[in-house]
Amino acid sequence: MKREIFDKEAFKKEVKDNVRMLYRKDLEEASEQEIFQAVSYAVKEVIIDQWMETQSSMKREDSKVVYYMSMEFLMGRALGNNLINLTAYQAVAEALEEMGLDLNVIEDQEPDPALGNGGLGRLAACFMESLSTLGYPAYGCGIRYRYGMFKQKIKDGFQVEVPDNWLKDGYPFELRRPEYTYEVKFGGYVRAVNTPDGRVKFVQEGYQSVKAVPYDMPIIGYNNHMVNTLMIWDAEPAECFELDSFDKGDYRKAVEQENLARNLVDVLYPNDNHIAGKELRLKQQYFFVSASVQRAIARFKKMHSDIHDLPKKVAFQLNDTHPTVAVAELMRYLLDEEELQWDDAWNITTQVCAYTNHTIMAEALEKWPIEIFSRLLPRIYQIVEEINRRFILQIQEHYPGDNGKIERMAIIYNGQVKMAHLAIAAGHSVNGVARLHTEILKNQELKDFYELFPDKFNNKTNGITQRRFLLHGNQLLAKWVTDHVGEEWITDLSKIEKLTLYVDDEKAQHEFMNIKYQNKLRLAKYIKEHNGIDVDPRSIFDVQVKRLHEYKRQLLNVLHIMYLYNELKEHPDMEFYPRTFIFGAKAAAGYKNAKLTIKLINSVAEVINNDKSIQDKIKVVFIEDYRVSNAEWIFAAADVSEQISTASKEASGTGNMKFMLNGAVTIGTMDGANVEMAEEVGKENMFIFGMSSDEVIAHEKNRDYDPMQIFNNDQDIRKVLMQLINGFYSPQDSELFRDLYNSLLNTQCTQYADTYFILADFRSYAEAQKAITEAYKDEKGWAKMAMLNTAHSGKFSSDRTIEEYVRDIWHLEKLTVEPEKED
Ligand code: B1N
Repeated sequence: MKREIFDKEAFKKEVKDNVRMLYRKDLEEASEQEIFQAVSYAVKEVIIDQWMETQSSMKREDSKVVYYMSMEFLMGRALGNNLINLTAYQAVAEALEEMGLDLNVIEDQEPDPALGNGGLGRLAACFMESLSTLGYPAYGCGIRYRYGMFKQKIKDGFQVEVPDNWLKDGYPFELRRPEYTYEVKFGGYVRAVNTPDGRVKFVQEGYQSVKAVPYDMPIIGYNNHMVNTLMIWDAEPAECFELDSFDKGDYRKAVEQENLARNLVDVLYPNDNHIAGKELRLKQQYFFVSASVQRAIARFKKMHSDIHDLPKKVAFQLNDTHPTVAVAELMRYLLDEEELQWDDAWNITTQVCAYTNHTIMAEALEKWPIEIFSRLLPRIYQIVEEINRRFILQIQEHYPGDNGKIERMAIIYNGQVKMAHLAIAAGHSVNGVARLHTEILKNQELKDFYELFPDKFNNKTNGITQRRFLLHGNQLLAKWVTDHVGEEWITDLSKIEKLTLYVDDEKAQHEFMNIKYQNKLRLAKYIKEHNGIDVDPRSIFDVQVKRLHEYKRQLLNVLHIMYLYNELKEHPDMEFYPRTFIFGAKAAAGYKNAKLTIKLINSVAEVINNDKSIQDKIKVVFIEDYRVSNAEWIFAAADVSEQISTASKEASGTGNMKFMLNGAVTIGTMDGANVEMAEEVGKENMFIFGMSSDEVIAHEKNRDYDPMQIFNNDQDIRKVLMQLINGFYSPQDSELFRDLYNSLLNTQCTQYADTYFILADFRSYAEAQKAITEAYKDEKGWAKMAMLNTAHSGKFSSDRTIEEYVRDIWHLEKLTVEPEKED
């Protein structure tokens, strides 16, 4: 008999029992947070069974496993999505209702586990969910930061960062696994020891060590009983005075060692697409990588005796260069512990490791000073040196006498260890995250490497999970889609294309836009509660939510709003369709221009929202603390999706896909995955503007772009820019936005003025915005366009992306998890 995974009465009892057990309270006395905990533990009951079943199937089948190594996993809340994937959401909502409880309110008690910054971390989370849904055995490997991404408060229009103490009430979906504790060693020196059989062994001595303790989190597949594991590592001090034998009794060192463990995983570096270059960051990287490699090998060795079989059973995917020390750590293990010869070890390592590149932004490329790297990781550094020595020989053999190649390609050069070069040399695969991005890697940024290793390079266009971003985030639309095309889209998003049958059907158009309206109402209510601003749900909701970065050009968006406002003031009777411009963005704490842009948005909002004379035709809203949980509501409510990065700079983008899935129409540049979105939905169903990536790259090469000319010849642009420095939006301090003004015009302040071609694209952006207004006025035309966007979003499921990784890089087999029979 197939066991019912969900029994309503049993569940209700379980919740009540949990409240008693955990808090010694009756339901009536319990706080909302306590009820959230009790409900989550009841759900965990169900998960645990499936989790154990998955683990035993994996053992039984001896499946190959991918270890997805990432400094960031931006999971978002688990309760709602776990219920969705257990197909118990409705039943639990009902059970709770019978107890007088509202599942939405309970979901809202969960902290967002925000162990990531933005797209890169969220991609890792979508990938884990797709791996489980598709039935592929996988582990996510990361860090259990005690403080995740900071909470953002807006005070006086400025961003203020508040620590995110997400663990303060305890997190019900994690499981501490002290039995898988490993030691990770830092510092000291390497000594060569002669072995009795005449070999030389290298041993690290005088080091400090930290205990790595994993916490496992379940990653539940959709309706398939598959539960994979995210292992995130906590650092604990090695027992006091438990030092390397050499240092026994060294009190100072013992204290240092204890402090190392205390600080190691305290906080996530809040930089997106930018490196801080701090020593602690390298420690974090080696810490979680070493522990993960040890756990992966220990698991392999439980079932296998020949280490040469490792590539048949294990794949390591390096999520950008951040976990690249994995390469050297695996070599160290194979050389020092398994005592393999170099070539043998290298052969295994290259077959196991693969690298994903997520950015070409120069400031994000990881380079470590030799001083820091070799001091912190002396044995690892030796190994990297040897990898580098052999790699240079290979280059010389290929390109005799070409020193330029060595300069550009060496792993260690000019006092620095270049992590991307190491990852490319030591992995069998290098992939970009959208077609355009991969082409730029091959033809520009990594051209030399592509010429040497053409077969390693491949593209894997990013994707998103429709289970979170439609089925959970937009339940009205999800139901409507299912009513029209059946429920297959939930696990095969290409099926959503059947919606094209309805795009000319007026009833369907009406229903689709009415759902959009309901979602706009939901967001309007959120905005009223959080910002105190009234927004008109009949206005166009024009949304830009993403990390704040100059290349993403939030500044272009706000300059355009300033321009529109000037137009309205100058021509009060002009025709103008009401718009609500919505922003959400965190800026890295030390990123001055980014923080100033937030202040500018809020200052512009302040002036415009309070100007009665424009009769609410423009509203500007900055949503505080943009994060996964409010993102789900925002995507659902958007009419217009702003994807306006300087062409060539946004590797892929994934927010663009979430909007598309939810029936928003994109205004965007031909950048990242926008290019492929245009291909799927047709350029006529997007609003494309601006320079192409080739044009941008040509200007960068020729250094022939002069924003001052645009400034001189365009009085509307001039007026807007003057308003940055004449106190129009900052009457108390007219100099407040001077740095933004300078970034656009003053060559002395940046390497060259207007690095991100904002003025160059301004007019074409304004034109595209105008075209949007025209299109929106045509209700049926807009409804059709919006529906076509949803209908053609099928390619952008992370299920498709994962199938491509499996096919080209990981070569995994699907696992079926049979529920245990009950006799
Ligand atoms: O990775 C996403 C892409 O969709 C985005 O286009 C891309 O910008 C983003 C250093 C990064 N690239 N690089 C980072 C994050 C943190 C850090 O410390 C770099 N993030 C991206 C998914 O492919």
